[in-house]
Amino acid sequence: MSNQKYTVTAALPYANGPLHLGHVAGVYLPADIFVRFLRMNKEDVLFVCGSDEHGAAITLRAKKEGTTPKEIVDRYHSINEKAFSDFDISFDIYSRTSKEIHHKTAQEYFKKLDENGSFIQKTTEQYYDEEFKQFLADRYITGTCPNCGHESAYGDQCENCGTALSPTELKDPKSTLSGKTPTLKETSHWFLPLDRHEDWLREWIKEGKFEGEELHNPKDWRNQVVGQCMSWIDGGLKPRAMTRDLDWGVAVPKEDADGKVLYVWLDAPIGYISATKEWAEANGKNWEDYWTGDSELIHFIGKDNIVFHAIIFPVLLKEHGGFNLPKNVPAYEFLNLEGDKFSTSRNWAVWLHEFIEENPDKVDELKYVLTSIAPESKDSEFTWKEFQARINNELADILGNFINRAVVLTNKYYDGKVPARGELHDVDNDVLEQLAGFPEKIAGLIRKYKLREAQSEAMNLARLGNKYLAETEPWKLAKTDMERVNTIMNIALQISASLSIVFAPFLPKKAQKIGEFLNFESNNWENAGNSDLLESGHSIGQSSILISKVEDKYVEEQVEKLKNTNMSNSNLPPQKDEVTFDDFMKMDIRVGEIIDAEKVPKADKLLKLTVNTGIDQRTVVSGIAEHFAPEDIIGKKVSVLLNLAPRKIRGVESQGMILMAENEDGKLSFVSPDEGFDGGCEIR
Ligand code: B3M
Ligand code: ZN
Repeated sequence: MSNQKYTVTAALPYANGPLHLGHVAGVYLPADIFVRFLRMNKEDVLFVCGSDEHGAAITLRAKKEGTTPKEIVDRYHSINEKAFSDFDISFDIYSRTSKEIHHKTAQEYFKKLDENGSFIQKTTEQYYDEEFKQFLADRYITGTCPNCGHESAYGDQCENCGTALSPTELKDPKSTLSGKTPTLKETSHWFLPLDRHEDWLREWIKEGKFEGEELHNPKDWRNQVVGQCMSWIDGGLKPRAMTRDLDWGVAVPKEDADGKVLYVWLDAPIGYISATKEWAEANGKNWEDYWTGDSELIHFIGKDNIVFHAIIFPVLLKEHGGFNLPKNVPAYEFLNLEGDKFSTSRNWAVWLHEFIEENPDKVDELKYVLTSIAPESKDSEFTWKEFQARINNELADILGNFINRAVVLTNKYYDGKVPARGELHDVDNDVLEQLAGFPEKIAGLIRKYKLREAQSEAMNLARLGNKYLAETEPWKLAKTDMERVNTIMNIALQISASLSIVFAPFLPKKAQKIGEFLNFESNNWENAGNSDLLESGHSIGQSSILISKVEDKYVEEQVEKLKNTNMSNSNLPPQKDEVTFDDFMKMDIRVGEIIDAEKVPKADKLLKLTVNTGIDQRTVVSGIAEHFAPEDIIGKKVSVLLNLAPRKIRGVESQGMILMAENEDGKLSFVSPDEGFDGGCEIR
């Protein structure tokens, strides 16, 4: 027996938001199909994933929502874990990088590399936000990409062109905390000298060779992956900082490293290893078997993760020693939505958990559509119209229709018992021969990560079945030649049984349902294409609806919903309860002029303002001291709610309220009238 194993990883999603269809189509679904296929081939495969809970993606999100990083990761870890499970993504383990086992594994890994001399420690000048007293790395800093000119590239990467960057390479850098241009300040970090690794990386990526050994056929890697890596290597690799000044993440396991954590792109891929350990411990396995020797490591990722999986992580694996290098890194391009990029901030997205909540019985239908349009070699697009067309015209009309005819006619003519084949005509031999060829064709495509074509081949088998029935017309022959009908129905049923096998990696629920109709079960890929899966005399079951069609109305509603939610930014609070016109008219809001301002003693946030309201001069206490200096706002015309019941704030009676606008970053602005509107003008 061979020891061959597979470790298949799917990029650990940041636990900073829910998953949308773009994530699913271009990482998790293809990985799942590949893994299901391997399992059906009785391969020893481990499928790992989990939440990436560190890095600036998390801390910035927490800041934006005014909560803690822990609250953010707990929330999105459970939302995403549940969405994956509801969507039948068959991870062997879905872990998270906040687990103790991960912190330990990542720290030990770092120590080993440190002892090996794999890092260099350097003191360099890094960007610093004076206002927030914080070093700015990764997503804390944005600027213009030196490579493609994209204006909101991050400090560690441009998501537009995929280039890995350092903050100092950005043109016109800005802090994402204060919005200001940062200053430079000295700090010390551990760097991975990638420049030392150019030669072997080049040989490994271009020729598939490592230390003289043939590890993979470079033709098996996607052009895009090889291309991106080579252009990066040819541009010259630079040392890259592997630690950060941050208080969220895996602590750097060194004495002199207070306030420093591991760079998220150092710790996250090690998360694949920690998750393997966790799984192995729980299942009585040896984790090393899946990372060394005869085990193939395969990383399913999106294209913005290429350099991290095909360059940086391999360098880390090699430097540690005792690990296999990835056998392949199937990276996906991006999926767009109805003519535009998916965007979390604009809420231009179809969220996986929402789709499943609303359509719990359309999981496989969605899988089918997403695989049909998977962005394998170029960006592709999801539209609700195509969603409908693929389901109605392909899944329902081809697969659903064929299975239904085979099962219904068998029940009608034979009381559900599989008839025996008689003498075979040319058309029968031809169909059986084609049937036998399908599994290998499909398998070959899956092994090459061409899942789109593979699924479409599976559908071709259903097409073949339909064509066979349309040509032989058993429903007509039933009046004259039942012997012939026996043969035709037997063959149609054998095709149906094979369909339940070849569709299983793609549409596990539907495949199982087809199996139930036929009273047949096989999880063995080897059986597919066999013309005697159902013995004559075998009793099949009844059919029900395999695929329901999608109505026009549903499509219209979905498009409408997308356009509506997109207009309101999802990060804003929803509209408050309705008020009547009379309620509103009770409020006396006017333009007021600030004629004096001073700090309220012992209250950091408060200013005591004297406001000319046109009808009087009054005192208003306002919580804006952290945003405005008293001397800067004297003379300012602002909006004031006059008839708010007076309240004592820190001993000062406040007679009204200044109205302020607040943006997403918590910045405040006065609501001021144009020139020529003096104190007293009513605001309605
Ligand atoms: N969390 C980035 C992403 O979600 C990152 C992947 C980590 S894989 C080790 O795109
Ligand atoms: Zn760029």
